[in-house]
Amino acid sequence: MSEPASAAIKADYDAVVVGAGFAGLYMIHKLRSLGLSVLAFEAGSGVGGTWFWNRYPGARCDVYSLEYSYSFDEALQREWVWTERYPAQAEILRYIEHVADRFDLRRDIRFNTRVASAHYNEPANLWRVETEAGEAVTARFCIMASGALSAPRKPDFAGLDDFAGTWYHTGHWPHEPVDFTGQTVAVIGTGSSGIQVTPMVAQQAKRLFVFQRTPNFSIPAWNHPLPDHVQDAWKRDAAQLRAKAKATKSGALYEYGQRGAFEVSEEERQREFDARWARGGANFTHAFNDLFKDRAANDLAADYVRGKIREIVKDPAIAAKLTPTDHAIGTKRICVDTDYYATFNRENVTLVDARETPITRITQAGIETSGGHYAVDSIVFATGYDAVTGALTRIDIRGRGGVSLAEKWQDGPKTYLGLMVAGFPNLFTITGPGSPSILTNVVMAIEQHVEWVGDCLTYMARNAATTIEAEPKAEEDWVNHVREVAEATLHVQANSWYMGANIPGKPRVMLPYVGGLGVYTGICNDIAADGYRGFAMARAG
Ligand code: NA7
Repeated sequence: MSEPASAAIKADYDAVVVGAGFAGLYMIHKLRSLGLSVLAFEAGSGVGGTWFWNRYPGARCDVYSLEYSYSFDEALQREWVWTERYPAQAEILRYIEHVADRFDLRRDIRFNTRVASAHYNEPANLWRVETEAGEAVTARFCIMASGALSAPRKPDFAGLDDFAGTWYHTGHWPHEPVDFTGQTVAVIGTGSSGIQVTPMVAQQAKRLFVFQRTPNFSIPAWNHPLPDHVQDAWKRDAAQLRAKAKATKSGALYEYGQRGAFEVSEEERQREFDARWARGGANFTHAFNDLFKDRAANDLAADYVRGKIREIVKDPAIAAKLTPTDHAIGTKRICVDTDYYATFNRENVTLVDARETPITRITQAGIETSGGHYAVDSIVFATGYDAVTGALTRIDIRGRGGVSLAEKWQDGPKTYLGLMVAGFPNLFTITGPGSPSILTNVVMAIEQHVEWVGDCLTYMARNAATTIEAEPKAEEDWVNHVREVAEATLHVQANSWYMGANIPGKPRVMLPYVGGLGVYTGICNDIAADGYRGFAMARAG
């Protein structure tokens, strides 16, 4: 690859966008509205990102459909009709496809194209983005919309290649429906994906083995069709409701308890937990305002759910195995399920304790553990993702002086606001590490980032700036702030993917910003209003 050295070189595009999920699509739309030329690369054959790939049975969002959708276009919001309280993958994908059509976004997206590298050409002040197929384009700005849960953790079990049956990863599910009828199936992993897929497979398979290494807390979804009156009321007040949601911690209209768990009587606390369990979903963990800070308060909520598991699961020994004891509730992503715990009452379902008897290898016929062999026809790996940073570090991103992003982040990601990285001018990371991203209703976090970047590019154009870059000191301060805020919570104690703990060798760092979307948006806006404090801008020549 020969790098042009002239500062006068003209870029092929104003911006390259990597990814065409919720973030990439809105970014394309935003860039176009600013009159900028854009090309997006998308590894999938269609739009949708996470919702394109995660086609496993039971895949469903754990945020209400009315909230887990774009707010930037009123007409779009008014015209789209959701059918259920929590949207299933197929419906979300239909929605995203509708958005792509409605705003005619596909013509600027190159599908089936995975980006291999993005290198900053310093003298020319542009990014050279190369695909795995060897095609290269140049752009003034490179915007990573590559997703926070898009780099599946490839199953690294010995012997997998010998397996004579079929295996699947929930994050890379086939387009054709998979039929497990009459089969003996193994599900490995009991995070959100495992908890969603397990009841569905159990209904179909002859026999199901669920391999659980660590139990997780799950709250029932009580999913149901969305009544017209609820949808109409939402649409009527959408502007106000969206503004309210964006100002909250999670970017969603949960009922955020204003009192500590010990500020109320035991009876009142019980009523609160009962009511939240009856309403279902992640709202449960917002019952009191100290659940993420005070372990004793958290234990009360955790004990409540442990009690529910004992109530639901008939065999006390299995209930005990399904009961989480290693982390505070909510410090690992809370799961939202339909019939997960009850599935273990079924005759055809067996829970295998992969902590007591770890999986040692995959054989031709099934799964070998230290406690015995399980013959299976199919394996479903629900083993998760190299979250938040994985999609970025899997691309060879190089900034000034050829420094690689993966190397710079060896001891943990360093960003300013989760939006930019010192040494990587004109590179933006939508919902990057150090921003609220996956701790929120991520569509709201995406909109906030895309709009901030749009405003930033407008400001640069007005001021004839050609380069923007995070200042090292601002980045260092932000990284420290992100850490300090996290350390004041129970999150840092858990072995969660939020903490990078699911990937061997990944530095132990709280990846998202725990300060809350509302607070974070205020910080971003103040920084912009203050002439993009902490960012260095330069003009051409
Ligand atoms: P998660 O939440 O990272 O869950 C992965 C699961 O896979 C978890 O239960 C792991 O157990 C398990 N796992 C991983 N490796 C092994 C081995 N070797 N043996 C047994 N079990 C293993 O990923 P999900 O896809 O469920 O969810 C990711 C997010 O997507 C979710 O939180 C939502 O935000 C959407 P472990 O806990 O490591 O013991």
